[in-house]
Amino acid sequence: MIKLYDFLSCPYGQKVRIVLAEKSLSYDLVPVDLTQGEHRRPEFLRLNPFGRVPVLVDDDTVVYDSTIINEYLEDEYPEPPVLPAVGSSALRSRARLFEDFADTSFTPQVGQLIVEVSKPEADRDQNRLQRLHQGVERVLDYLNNELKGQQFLAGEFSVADIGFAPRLLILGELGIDASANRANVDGWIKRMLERPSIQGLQGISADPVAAG
Ligand SMILES: N[C@@H](CCC(=O)N[C@@H](CS)C(=O)NCC(=O)O)C(=O)O
Repeated sequence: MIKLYDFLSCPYGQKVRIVLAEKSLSYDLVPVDLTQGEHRRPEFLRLNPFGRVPVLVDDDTVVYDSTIINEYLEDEYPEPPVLPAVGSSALRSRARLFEDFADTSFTPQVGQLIVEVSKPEADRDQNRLQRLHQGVERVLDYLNNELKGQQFLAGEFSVADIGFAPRLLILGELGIDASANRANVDGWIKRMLERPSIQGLQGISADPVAAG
């Protein structure tokens, strides 16, 4: 029995839910309300001492951090894969590098943009907004280049694409058209949106609570 402790608008939890859906794994979603500080309660800290969602519990195994959870799911439930095959080491590294870049750079950067855009207009720091916009646009240009001649970032649909999906799909809400003048990104987004795992994903939104 799999349980996922999560907050629906958390982009990291969304990464895990995409993988659970790709692998057709059923699970119980245990909501952890970040607005009520439920992630700081002792019973949750016993699962994840860092007090962050998502946390996956699979029978007696407790795993946290979306990347580590997805590796666990790939090891434990290998079909269909969300990483290039064992043996394709270069491609596996490429997938992991993109996932790491999404987690540590792209997602937090879009998160900062969400926080700034959520402020009343008079309180927004326009210089910071412009810097963040430009940063996101630069990443999109880079991805457009990396997607040249490719359906997905690292071979088949993988954790590389899954890492970007949650924040990529809400850029429109922030006034960024990811596809404009980026034909490869445009095709990539369309291919991702065809997948039931993405179509059924709950919580895709520019929620400042889950942006930190
Ligand atoms: N590296 C972690 C990041 C998880 C994370 O930052 N979760 C946020 C919600 S989106 C959280 O729980 N924040 C609460 C806090 O840090 O106090 C992962 O990939 O799972």
